[in-house]
Amino acid sequence: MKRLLITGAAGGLGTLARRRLTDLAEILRLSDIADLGKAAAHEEILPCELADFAQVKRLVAGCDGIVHFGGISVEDSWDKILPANIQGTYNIYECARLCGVKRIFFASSNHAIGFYERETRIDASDPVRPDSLYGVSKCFGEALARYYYDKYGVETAVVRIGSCFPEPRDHRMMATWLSEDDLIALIGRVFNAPKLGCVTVFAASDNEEQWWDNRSAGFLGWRPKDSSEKFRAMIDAKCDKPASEAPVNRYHGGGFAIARLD
Ligand code: NAI
Ligand code: 15L
Repeated sequence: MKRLLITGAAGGLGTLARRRLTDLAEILRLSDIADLGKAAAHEEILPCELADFAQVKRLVAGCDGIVHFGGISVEDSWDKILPANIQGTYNIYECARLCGVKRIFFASSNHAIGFYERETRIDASDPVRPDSLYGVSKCFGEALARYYYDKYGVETAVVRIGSCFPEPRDHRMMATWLSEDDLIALIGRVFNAPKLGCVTVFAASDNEEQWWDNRSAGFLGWRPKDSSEKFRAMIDAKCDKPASEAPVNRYHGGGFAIARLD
């Protein structure tokens, strides 16, 4: 690609992508409402409020692909979720259509399906079961992705990310952990696939405990290489093992499924 846009580029995954996606495009266009520092020679920095259509149109113009990480990334009030995740994701898709962007990596979340119980293994054909308003906003983004593909041919990888951090932080993340290397490899597969369509991918590493069946995304050839197992002793020592009947231990979404805003 000539130019790849990364939204949310100042965030955790955006910072990682900024550092590691240099082979995917000649120019990385980086955007956020937070400070992004100085641009390197292969970078363009365009601050942008995702809820503002005119700003997003300028941001998306001239890009060949988008990695959409920007937005509220945990549960929050509707006042915050609505502009950033609902209006913002609509703006990204509508501007992609208007500007002829062919392919989007949409950072959805396991919280779109967080109310499944962990004994239930699911695949991409199972209905959404959001565990939070945040999860509902990801379901909206997933529906937008489907609509913009079916009607306008804008291709998307809807990526339901598990927990992408340098290390798992608790026992639940032993199942949901996604290594940084596995995420970067997945983004590469998404943008290098000859044909993508609108595919849903569950993004977790090759962990011992598996809740998600990725066979319908097998054509991408993405095979996670890491496993959370190497952190097990550290997690056992650091974290109390939650009782198996504890609500936090019951759902794919863990604490998001039991937290309430009221
Ligand atoms: P993050 O919270 O570190 O980064 C999100 C970025 O979006 C921030 O830099 C923030 O300033 C920016 N942002 C928020 N509202 C904005 C707005 N209205 N306009 C422009 N920029 C705005 O989140 P993180 O962990 O990097 O996640 C990236 C994406 O991946 C998010 O969409 C998140 O929902 C999703 N995700 C991440 C997971 C993880 O394990 N890190 C798991 C599942 C999904
Ligand atoms: C997410 O969707 C969040 O963005 C991230 O911060 C983690 O909470 C992750 O899910 C998770 O479920 O561990």
